[in-house]
Amino acid sequence: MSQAVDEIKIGGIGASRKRVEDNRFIRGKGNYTDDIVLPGMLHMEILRSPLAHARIKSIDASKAWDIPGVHLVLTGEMMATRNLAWMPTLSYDTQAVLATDKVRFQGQEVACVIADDPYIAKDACEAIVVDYEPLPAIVNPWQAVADGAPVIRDDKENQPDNIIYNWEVGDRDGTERAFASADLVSKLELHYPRSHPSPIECCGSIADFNRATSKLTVYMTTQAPHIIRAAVAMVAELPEHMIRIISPDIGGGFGNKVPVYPGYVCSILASILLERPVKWIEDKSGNLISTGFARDVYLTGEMALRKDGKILAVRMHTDADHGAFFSDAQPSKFKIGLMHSAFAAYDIPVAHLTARGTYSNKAPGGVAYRCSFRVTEAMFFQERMVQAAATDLGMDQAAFRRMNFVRDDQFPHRTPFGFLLDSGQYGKCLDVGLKAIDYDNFRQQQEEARSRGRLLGLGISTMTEPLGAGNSREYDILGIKMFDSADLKVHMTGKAIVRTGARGQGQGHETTWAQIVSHELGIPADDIVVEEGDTDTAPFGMGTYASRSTPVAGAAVAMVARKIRAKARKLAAHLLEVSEEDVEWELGRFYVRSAPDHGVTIQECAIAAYSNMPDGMEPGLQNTAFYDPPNLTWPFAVYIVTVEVDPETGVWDVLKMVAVDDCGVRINPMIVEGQIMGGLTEAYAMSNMQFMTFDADGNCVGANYMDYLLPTAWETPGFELHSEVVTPCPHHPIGAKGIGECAAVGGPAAFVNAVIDALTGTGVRNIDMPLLPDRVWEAITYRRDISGAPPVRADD
Ligand code: MCN
Ligand code: CUN
Repeated sequence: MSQAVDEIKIGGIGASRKRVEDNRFIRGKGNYTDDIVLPGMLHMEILRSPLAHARIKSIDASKAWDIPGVHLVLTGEMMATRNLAWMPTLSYDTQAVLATDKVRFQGQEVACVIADDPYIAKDACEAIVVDYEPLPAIVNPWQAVADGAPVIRDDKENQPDNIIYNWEVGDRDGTERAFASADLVSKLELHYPRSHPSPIECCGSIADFNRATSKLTVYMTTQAPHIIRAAVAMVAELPEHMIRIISPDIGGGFGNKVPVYPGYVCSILASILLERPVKWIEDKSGNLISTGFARDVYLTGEMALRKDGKILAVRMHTDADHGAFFSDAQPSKFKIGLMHSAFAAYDIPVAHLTARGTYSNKAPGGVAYRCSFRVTEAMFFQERMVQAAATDLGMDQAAFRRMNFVRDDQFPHRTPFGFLLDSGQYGKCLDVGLKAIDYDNFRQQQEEARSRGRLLGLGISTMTEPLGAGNSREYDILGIKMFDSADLKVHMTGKAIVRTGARGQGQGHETTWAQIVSHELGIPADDIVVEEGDTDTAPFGMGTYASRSTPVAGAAVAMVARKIRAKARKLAAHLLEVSEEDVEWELGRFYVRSAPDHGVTIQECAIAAYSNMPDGMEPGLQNTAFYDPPNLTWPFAVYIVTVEVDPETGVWDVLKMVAVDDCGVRINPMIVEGQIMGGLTEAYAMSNMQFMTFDADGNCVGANYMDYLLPTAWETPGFELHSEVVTPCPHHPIGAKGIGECAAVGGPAAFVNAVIDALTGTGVRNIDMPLLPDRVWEAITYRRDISGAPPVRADD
């Protein structure tokens, strides 16, 4: 007699199942790109430009060719003969693969050497003589648009200046009118500095072209293998079915592994030319100086306010410094990503956003480091602006937010920029957070401490993040619609394999996708293996970024499991000798409605699909589901931090941090908590210690791990996480919303707000991140705002 199974026991949704991938990771048995060794494999190294902006007068590679063990030296000139000196970017721009005419940022790829080992290749790079004629460098948007500024992209026709786009969204006139009727207008200006994801593993690829079969296999650190396959097909003009992209284990992505990098393209061309496998593994400084930059936006805005605290309108302007090539990976329709998700959680009648993108002599930015397409900047500005407005009004920070939040009964809620929020309980999240931090008590302590010269501060930040692009109506990358798919095969013994087009980089997909199948079918999670990352076996998907995997690929997993269940129901009816309408489902088994003891397990249905199917039924138990989400999912979070600032040194310490995240149904609560802790750690690092900027010559200052500090357990504060608020996503098959980035998105403003709050009374409105001690000290001592915008003096 079969029985329903206990969902938590079999590792279904809600089970804090240990991550199955960690079995190999913590034993050192992961299989990363650099672990792969192919017979006859050669090694590639890249020569990078020491200058930010310079004309290339000549490149002499003859000495490099002479070094024993060197097989090939690639230069821009050679690439050009194959039409590969330039490649298209994901934002309809072009990017140099190897420089031909000019170098446009420090660290740009100038030449590649392919040799017997990486050391020979590196030495040979140093033997290449490049004659540069330096040009003035541009390191911020004001220099970019100044009269007489050198045109960085003189390679492009119809590009007379350094402006990439001017974009706007919202209601300009309505916003004007609302401002005219305001009692008070509050303003804020800030710079969100460049930041870098710095995953432990750098980027890399091994290209393996086989002349005999015409097949190109590339092992590659990519978060989006199918998109890369399409890009390689287009760039290298190879047939797509002859390209196999394998993304093995990834040692952290955080957005760094979304773009197509010159190193990938060069290793592919080298393998085609040499007919041998060619491995390129980026070194740490190459990673830090040339790939994966995020942010670098200047944000200004104004809020129109009524005396009682009601927000009447918001006006925002963004100047985005994209570096030398506009290579953002983002939906085509939105020039500045989802910046217009700013203020979505607040019930604001009307708003207007303008954005201008400019080129500069910096590495291409626009990787949305742990961020759904610029949402991090949007939420940072939102929460800094909200704090400034509450201060200007003389209102309590929490009360001001509560008064303006979208209320529970307003969902689905249309924002003034046109998004449709699915669901949420914003007030409740705030309540939980305030209680956890003991808000009223802290405010009292703060007063008392102040009277004794001690500076305590409390910062609140909230965030709501549009996660799960598409729907395909609005979201595409280079015209390819954004949706995902999942493939599920149930073997005859009831064990299964599920594959998706997503590609985890440490998020735990191998654990959680199995849990979704368990939830839908009652098959124990341990009986289900998850596979991602091989374009020859995985179904199509747009990849893993923008926390889209659970909202899209995860939904596809649920949907394909439901297709399997529908077929299993037919098999069950056949086995139970009743009609399908008389069959009921409970987790793990079908039974006869009128005789509940009379049932068959899902495993019995599986074997029947291979051994005892009804006449006319197609044998086997496998299927594919494509999922095009009807809307984005909108998780919400409240982060509250208390700090103490030392007025003598500017050093600040976190006293306590609480996080209240509502990401709908949690598939694996432990994994969700891990995601939040990781995100908060990165948020803390961005706000506190990660310093990387540019001097007037375009030198990347701080492109080393002495200045750009990675947080360790030692300095990272503890976090108190709260999970009691759960608002299921109404349109997601299992009610889940994304979570992967939320804490990195909403976290930074909480830390900065706390430090600014500690400085109450000094008149300081803003200190740009990172809030290094010297900046905080200077703000306190001279009672002034501190801008972190480049250029800085080279000795800073
Ligand atoms: N999850 C869950 N319940 C939910 C939501 C998510 O159990 N309601 C689980 C998921 O099943 C998945 C994990 O949490 O195992 C993250 O899911 P999701 O929010 O869908 O995010 P993605 O899987 O799409 O991951 C991408 C996101 C991004 S964009 C960045 S950047 C980032 C992040 O994940 N990079 C990471 N977290 C990272 N974590 C690690 N370890 N390494 C990275 O490179
Ligand atoms: Cu936005 S960084 Mo993550 O989307 O890969």
